[in-house]
Amino acid sequence: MLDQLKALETSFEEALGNVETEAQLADIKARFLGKKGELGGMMKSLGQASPEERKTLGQAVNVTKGRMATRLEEVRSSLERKLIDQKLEKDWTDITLRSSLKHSGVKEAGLHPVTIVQRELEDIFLSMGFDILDGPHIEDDFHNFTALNIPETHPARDMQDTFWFKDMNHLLRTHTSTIQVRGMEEKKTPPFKFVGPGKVFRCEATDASHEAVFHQMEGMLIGKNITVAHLIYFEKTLLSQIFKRDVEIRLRPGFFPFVEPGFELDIQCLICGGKGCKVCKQVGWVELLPCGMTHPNVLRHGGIDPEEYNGFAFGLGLDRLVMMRYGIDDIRHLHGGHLDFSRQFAK
Ligand code: FA5
Repeated sequence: MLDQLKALETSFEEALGNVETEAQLADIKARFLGKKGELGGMMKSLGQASPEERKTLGQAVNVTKGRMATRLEEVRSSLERKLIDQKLEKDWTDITLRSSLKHSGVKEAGLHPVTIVQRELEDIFLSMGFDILDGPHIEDDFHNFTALNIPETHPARDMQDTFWFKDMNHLLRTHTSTIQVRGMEEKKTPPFKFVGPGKVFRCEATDASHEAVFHQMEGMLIGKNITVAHLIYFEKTLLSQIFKRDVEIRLRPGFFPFVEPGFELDIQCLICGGKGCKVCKQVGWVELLPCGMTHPNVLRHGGIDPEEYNGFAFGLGLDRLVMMRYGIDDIRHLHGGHLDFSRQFAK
């Protein structure tokens, strides 16, 4: 009987070695381990054996049965993997294949200059240890205003013309400062530093340096004993990395309810070299990077104790940065959809 059992296991292994489909595997299972299967037959024949023999042989049959079930499972899972691999091998598309385009008459696409500069900035910030966060375009009143120390009916709300939804609680975010609040909610315990790039929306008339849909990149750094000196050093380092040359900047007081003190950082207009043009509205300077020390109320709204922690925030105007970088004299070129303009940036 033990010999029979061994022979059965050998033929079971042989059968497994030839399996190619799930159906074949199911047949083998039924043939060897099924109710009317070969192992079941052996179990039945145990009835004729002596009680002593029945015990030893019964144990041997059970051990063999367990081993066979494990092997079945092993073969089943490797067959499954094999079938998936075969499928992947057959049904795939090479989305990186570019060469055939050259001869097809289809022109290759390129990145928009705002995307190019945004990605460069993200690399710079990542190298400085910042995280990159995102936030929704449709915001609620709390994240766009109240949590940023701009309570309802406060005149500072008029600083940003807003597209409200009918419920008067939701709006298209007017700045990426919303990501300050969402970042604090997510991070919870300082120290932390992050940036949040994205589109913002204002109900504004457009001119050479204003659009109704534009891009900003918010930044926030919270820790202990952070000072204005840290902020200025940080901004200078950032600008030297962005422009890779010396640019004239000036820092002047600026009012934003979510920072105290607040600053406007202007860059000397690179379109006219500071002489005055339509981009800088003839003043020779362009507002680029407003910033300041985070107001204690903002920290409180973000669940952070202002007695223990402080820090700074900034809001970079991405479109204007792109204009300065490439010498673009009208912001409306960026969203005009003219291919002759966009193609200049395709690599
Ligand atoms: C803000 O939006 C503040 N949230 C920035 C901030 C963040 C201040 C953190 C302090 C701390 P402001 O409205 O000035 O501020 O816009 C920031 C930048 O966005 C401007 O300097 C400018 O570069 C750009 N910007 C503003 N309005 C427009 C517009 N209509 N079109 C294009 N760029 C704009």
